Amino acid sequence: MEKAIELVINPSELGAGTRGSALGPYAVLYAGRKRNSSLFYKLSSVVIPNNNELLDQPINYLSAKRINGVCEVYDKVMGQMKQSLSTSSTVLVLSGDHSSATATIAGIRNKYPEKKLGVVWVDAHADIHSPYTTPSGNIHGMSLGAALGIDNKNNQINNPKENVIKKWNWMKKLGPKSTHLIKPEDIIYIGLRDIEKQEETLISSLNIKTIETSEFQKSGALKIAEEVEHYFKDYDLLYISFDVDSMDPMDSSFGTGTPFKNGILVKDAKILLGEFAKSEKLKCLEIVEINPLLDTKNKMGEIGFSLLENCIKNILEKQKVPLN
Ligand SMILES: [Mn+2]
Repeated sequence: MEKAIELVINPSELGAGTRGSALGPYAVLYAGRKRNSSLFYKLSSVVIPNNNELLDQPINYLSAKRINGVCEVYDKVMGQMKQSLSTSSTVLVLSGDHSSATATIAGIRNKYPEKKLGVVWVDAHADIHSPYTTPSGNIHGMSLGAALGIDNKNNQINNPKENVIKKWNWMKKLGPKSTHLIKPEDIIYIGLRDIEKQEETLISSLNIKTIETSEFQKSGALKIAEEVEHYFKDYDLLYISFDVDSMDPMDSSFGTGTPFKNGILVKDAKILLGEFAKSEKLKCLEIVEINPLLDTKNKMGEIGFSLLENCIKNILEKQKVPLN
């Protein structure tokens, strides 16, 4: 019988510029242990082996750091997603850095090539760079650029080397029959506020739907969840990519690589993700960029745990099945 949920742990941080997000998934597990929760005992889970030892080597490509290693991780994530989606109706993913999301989306698209997949990107950042436009070279800022298959050469600032271009071209075509994974209209951004100029121009020209943080004060998290549901009413499946830096660091924590002011409140994030968890369309929820090395007393890990716990409760209620 199909399981209700599988938890996939992907402790890779090759795509981040700051060290420590590989410990993020464990920060969430430890937050559960601190509360004497038996959630992770009951939940079926699997850990994807990482390549973080590559971080000890010199950086070869400044326009896409560790791209060879990131591509290897993508292969592993896609393989695991394929397997987890065959045995479980919902997959929850705890990843290190956000570069993983391209491979998570690829896993879903390849498992369900005929289905329409909506992507909800909850993040302070747009992550729509390419090796041609990135100021940092960190691949976690390119995950949606790769999923859309967009170089954005109109805003080019780098000249990537041949191997980078080869690998990037591979990353752009991870969809069924080597196609791009998604189209601009398949995305909703929530909480964007720390965007580079190269990205801003692109987002407006692609006309991607965005929901500002200020909307949470105006209409409330429940209304926003409804708006997302309505936008994706003709879609079959939903993937939620939740970067914890979407939240306001003053309200949540600075335990993340690139915190940015004026984010979503923790209580609103909980309502939002909780509502998505109730949706019959939810196939996968991924939580990323928790960095306990930058944190005080594992605060972000604890917030991550409470968000995850609430989603799991709602998923199980919806499916009317116990965890084991
Ligand atoms: Mn981010």
